[in-house]
Amino acid sequence: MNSVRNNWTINEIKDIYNQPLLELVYQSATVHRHFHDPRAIQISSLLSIKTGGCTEDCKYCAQSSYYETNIRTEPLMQVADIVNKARLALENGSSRFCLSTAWRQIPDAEMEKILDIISAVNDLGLEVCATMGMLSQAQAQQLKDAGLHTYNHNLDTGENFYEKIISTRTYKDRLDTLNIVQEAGLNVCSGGILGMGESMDDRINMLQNLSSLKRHPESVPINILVPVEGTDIQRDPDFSVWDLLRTVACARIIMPQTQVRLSAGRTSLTNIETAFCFFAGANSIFSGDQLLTTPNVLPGHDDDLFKLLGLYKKLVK
Ligand code: SAM
Ligand code: DTB
Ligand code: SF4
Repeated sequence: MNSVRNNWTINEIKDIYNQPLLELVYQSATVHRHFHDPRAIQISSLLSIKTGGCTEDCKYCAQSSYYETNIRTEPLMQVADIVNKARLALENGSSRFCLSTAWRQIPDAEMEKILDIISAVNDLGLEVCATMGMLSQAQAQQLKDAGLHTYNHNLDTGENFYEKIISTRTYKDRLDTLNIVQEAGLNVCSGGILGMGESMDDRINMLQNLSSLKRHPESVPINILVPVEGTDIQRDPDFSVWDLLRTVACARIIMPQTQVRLSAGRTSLTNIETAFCFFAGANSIFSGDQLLTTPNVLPGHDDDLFKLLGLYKKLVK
């Protein structure tokens, strides 16, 4: 129960994943209670500080320039506007603030401004997370020095399915950046998207890759595909909430110390489904009425659910 392992095999993970559902959830809930306060939920807020016009072709994404969506390309937001949004998030109980840019990698010309933004948000007392595409070693170090807490870079799915979703970069590119992030002493946030038509083996492959990193990701966001008009994929009609629950439970068991975050797609879950995910070990959510470009569960709804379930917002350490 106490061990944190980085050598889970595919077969071990498959056996965990395929247990009778209630046995799986019992096991994950038990692990969860051993490592975490089961009533404390981490609240993260998201802000798209540079929206649209991305040169990558991720089939799910509203911000890719390959697809005709209703998202316009915007310039990088001003530091003061970002700080105002971050302050509001802090007042509403967020302990983490995630800055997102629709970039393949950070352009040199924007680096100074990005560093200023990170240090200004950090000064508010929030844990700052950034998700800005691939990083060089030097960039990762600069972000760390500016006060960045965590870098988000999702594996999204398993290695074999990846090329069906994205062709402008490889799975190895993704893993290389994750290693660079860890080498710089930053925390890794990395997870995936469910409901894109991936198989159970693809999900298990992703979980195995995440659990095999030198250090487990500090957080694992589990997104359910938010279908965006104009992009190249639809929600897989065979995908069910039971797949979500198994993935959450499995992530909790094999990465016991990690924050498992219910991320995009919560609007498609009922309260009971969300509660079951918390029971199975999910202990973080994105809060706020907006994700990056799509709507999220309204904060008042989350507050009511927290009251109903006896949960509270985890404070910044
Ligand atoms: N450009 C950076 C990157 O790709 O790493 C950061 C921003 S990108 C929007 C962050 C993550 O959002 C993606 O890795 C993907 O997992 C998730 N995402 C994007 N669009 C989504 C959608 N329609 N539904 C669910 N998750 C989505
Ligand atoms: C993550 O895994 N999910 C967040 C965050 N990390 C950057 C993004 C969700 C985006 C959902 C689609 C949108 O709003 O554009
Ligand atoms: Fe660009 Fe990130 Fe969207 Fe891919 S997911 S198109 S890299 S913003």
